[in-house]
Amino acid sequence: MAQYRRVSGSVGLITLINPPVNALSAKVRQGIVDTVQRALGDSEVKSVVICGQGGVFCGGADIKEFGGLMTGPPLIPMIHSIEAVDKPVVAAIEGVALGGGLEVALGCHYRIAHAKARLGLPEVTLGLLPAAGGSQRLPRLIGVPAALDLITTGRHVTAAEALRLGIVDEVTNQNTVDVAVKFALSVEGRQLHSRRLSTTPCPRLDDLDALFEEVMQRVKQSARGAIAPVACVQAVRAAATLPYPQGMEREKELMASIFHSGQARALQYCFFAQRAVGRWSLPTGARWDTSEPRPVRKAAVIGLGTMGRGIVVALAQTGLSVVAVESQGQQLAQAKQAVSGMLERGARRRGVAPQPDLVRYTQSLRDVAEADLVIEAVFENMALKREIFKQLDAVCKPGTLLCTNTSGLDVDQLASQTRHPELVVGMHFFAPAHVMKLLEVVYGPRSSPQAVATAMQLGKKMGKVSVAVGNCRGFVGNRMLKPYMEQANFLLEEGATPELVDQALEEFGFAMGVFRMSDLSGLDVGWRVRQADGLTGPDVTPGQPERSRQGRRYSPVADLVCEQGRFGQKTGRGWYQYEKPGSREAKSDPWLHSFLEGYRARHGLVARRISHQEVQERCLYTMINEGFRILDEGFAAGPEDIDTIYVSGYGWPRHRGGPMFYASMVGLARVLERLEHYHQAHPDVPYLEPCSLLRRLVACGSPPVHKWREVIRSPHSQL
Ligand code: 3H9
Repeated sequence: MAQYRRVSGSVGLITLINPPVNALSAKVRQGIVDTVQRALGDSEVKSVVICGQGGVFCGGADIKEFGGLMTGPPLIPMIHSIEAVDKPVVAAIEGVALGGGLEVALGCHYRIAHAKARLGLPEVTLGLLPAAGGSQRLPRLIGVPAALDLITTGRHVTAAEALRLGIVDEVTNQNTVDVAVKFALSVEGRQLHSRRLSTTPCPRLDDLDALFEEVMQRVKQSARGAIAPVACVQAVRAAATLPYPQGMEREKELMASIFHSGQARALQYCFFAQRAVGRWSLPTGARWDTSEPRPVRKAAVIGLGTMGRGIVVALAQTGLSVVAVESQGQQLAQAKQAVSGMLERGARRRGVAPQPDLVRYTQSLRDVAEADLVIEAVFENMALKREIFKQLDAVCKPGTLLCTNTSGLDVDQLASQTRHPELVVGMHFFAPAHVMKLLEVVYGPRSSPQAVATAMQLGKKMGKVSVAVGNCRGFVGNRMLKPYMEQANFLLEEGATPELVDQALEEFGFAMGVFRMSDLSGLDVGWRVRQADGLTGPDVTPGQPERSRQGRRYSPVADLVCEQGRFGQKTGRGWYQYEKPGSREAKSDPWLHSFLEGYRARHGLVARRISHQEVQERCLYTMINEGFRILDEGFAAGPEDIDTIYVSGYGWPRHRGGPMFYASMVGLARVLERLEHYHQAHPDVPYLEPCSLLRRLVACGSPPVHKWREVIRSPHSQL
């Protein structure tokens, strides 16, 4: 709803009320229409201020309404009616003015923002475009190039940048509504024609065609198949080339073409999924999200390799004091230099003063005694990690939370080294840890809800998307990656090349295909794990063929590549070749192709033509199948958790909503049928065997993803 009152004698003050972000629900839109009418009819009123309750102007259209029948007054005429008012209307922007919120502000004649406010048109991130006139008014206000940047990326700008761009007329540190009221008084009686953006022409630009061509090419390249960014460019082009009424028609047409698309549904699902992962209860009734997190004032990081350094930076950037421990003197000196550099660059980027003194470097584990939380980030080796946890248990003050940064080791084994297993959790960071958004917080069987709450809250402070997962091998993300990579290797044996597999996956929308990704992260990492598991080498199980381990198919292709010292980018050779070690441009490698041919010949395998569809189905559906197993076994709370992990940390294209959402879009019956088909062709590959939850969901009519929990009802949740 919206509230109306008269202030300072002649100013009609309209306040949008719909906590927490004053989204433009039907009631709010009706409220605006009614209060604008009141202001118009009130002869005492000479100017109007529109603000939002609770220190937030407006977070845009109500996304929850998009799925159903839209009722109430539509946005476009509502904004036109604001713009048409013959008394100056001023938007008082506190908190955020996003999407429809900024579009309302652009319909006002003046805009005043608080210094801490953020503004933007993020519709593209929801698979939409600013279709309440935003795509037509913003270019008229700030010019085509700046509007293209904001609308195609959806990025939020600070009040200072908004002022520079000309989006707002004034920025204040004071009470924004008071300043806006004063401003409104000062412009009463002014001519408003030049302030109505719909009647203002777009600033002229030479060679418009070349600009749009260049932007369209760039956008298509980075969109990886997403359609909304392309529609956004087309809408801005309409603003630049057509009169306003026709531009609005084009905006409407373009919006209609994407509004009900699968991509828009996927992106809106991702928006709510990311927020939902912060809320769930344990089967026992205990909830970590209502547990009071322990205060963390001082943290410590053990081990200053690549991961440890990134974690130190991420912690220090939240303002925490950090003890950084590395037993090797030379490594410690190098880490100190690297961390200081990263902190300095980060501070420069954020426009704040660097605080290198927050980090204290030491070689002694004893120096962590006063830390409230310790993150162990040493090499991925269970014996070494166990030893460190034993020492931490002896050194740390009572109540210290002990976390391990591991990508898949058993957190409970480490907890058993301490007297307080309830204070042990996993924190699986992704490299580089100060940049990557995802954090898996691993809930061991004995971790307390409070310990998980503390790690989750720390993740939030570090700006991470934190997802609580159960303690199984590989947790959620890496566990699902295993069948995906396994299929990719089998496809090589059957006739594919790394290029073909990567193209198929990149065509699907992944930032990087599986082989280019392996080259980037290093082939030796997985090789070491397989060696430790006793899978590598020719004669692991005497009498078994080389391409089999314990009765299931095994591809030694990646092991053989590693045996050549080809570890990927770092050695200049892997699945591809690189100009020099460390170089990023992957080039086809004739050696690899003839190696694959020789391998197939040795094993009597006849190469066949493999389609992109087969690559996508086998790689993605086995991954999805494993996701269903994880849900069934209770290691993830819901499909939203899995999808958030994949979208935030594994390069899954957001416009496809995450693997579980994607499965529901494809149709669960279809996924089941294809898995059955491939399992029949490859009976020695257990990952292809459809899991029981998938069968159960299909049997009960393939309910939509938000109803899966009713079918799962895991009797043995691990969370
Ligand atoms: C649009 O405007 C289309 C128009 O151009 C054209 C139409 C014709 N609607 O994120 P938080 C909920 S499209 C409904 O945790 P924060 C959110 O789900 C819209 N609900 O807080 C959450 O609910 P819950 C363009 C919304 O402080 C709660 O509010 N606008 C909306 O970290 C708190 O959210 C956008 O894309 C909404 N629009 O961040 C902005 N927004 O408590 C989307 C939020 O039940 N919103 N909720 O989990 C945001 O980016 C952030 O929410 C914001 C606050 C920055 C505003």
